[in-house]
Amino acid sequence: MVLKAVCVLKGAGETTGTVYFQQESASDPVKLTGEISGLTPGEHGFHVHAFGDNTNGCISAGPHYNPHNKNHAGPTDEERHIGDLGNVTAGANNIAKIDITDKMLSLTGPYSIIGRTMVIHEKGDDLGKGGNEESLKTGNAGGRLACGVIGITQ
Ligand SMILES: [Cu+2]
Ligand SMILES: [Zn+2]
Repeated sequence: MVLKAVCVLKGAGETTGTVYFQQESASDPVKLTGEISGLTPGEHGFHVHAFGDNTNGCISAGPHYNPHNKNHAGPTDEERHIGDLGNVTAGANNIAKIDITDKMLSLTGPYSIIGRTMVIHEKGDDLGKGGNEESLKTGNAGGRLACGVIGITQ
């Protein structure tokens, strides 16, 4: 059975987006598609954060989703937070097209990302290679421009 989810990102500013998730079965990778607009051109960190809580805006989503207590890294690294999707890149039109296939995310099982939050950041993610302590936690991606809870869709 194909698993599907959707996330509508909003924030305090003009950044908005919609991300669609699809997974053919529990053992398959998750495909993310969609777009985020209202971004400065260039790279922006993009992660799944731990909580589906937007009580005080995107900050309430907590840290990167990291149930196995790993260091922050990039999406192709073996050791990473489950939530580490690296960067998306906005063009001169301020839009980033999302086209990601990720083997570590899942829409089912004990480490499902359903009910957690996607966050798009102000700055690029250094993928854990920034050479400071913060790099191994957040990738120094800066403020949270917009976020949304990942929900089940038909
Ligand atoms: Cu983040
Ligand atoms: Zn991380």
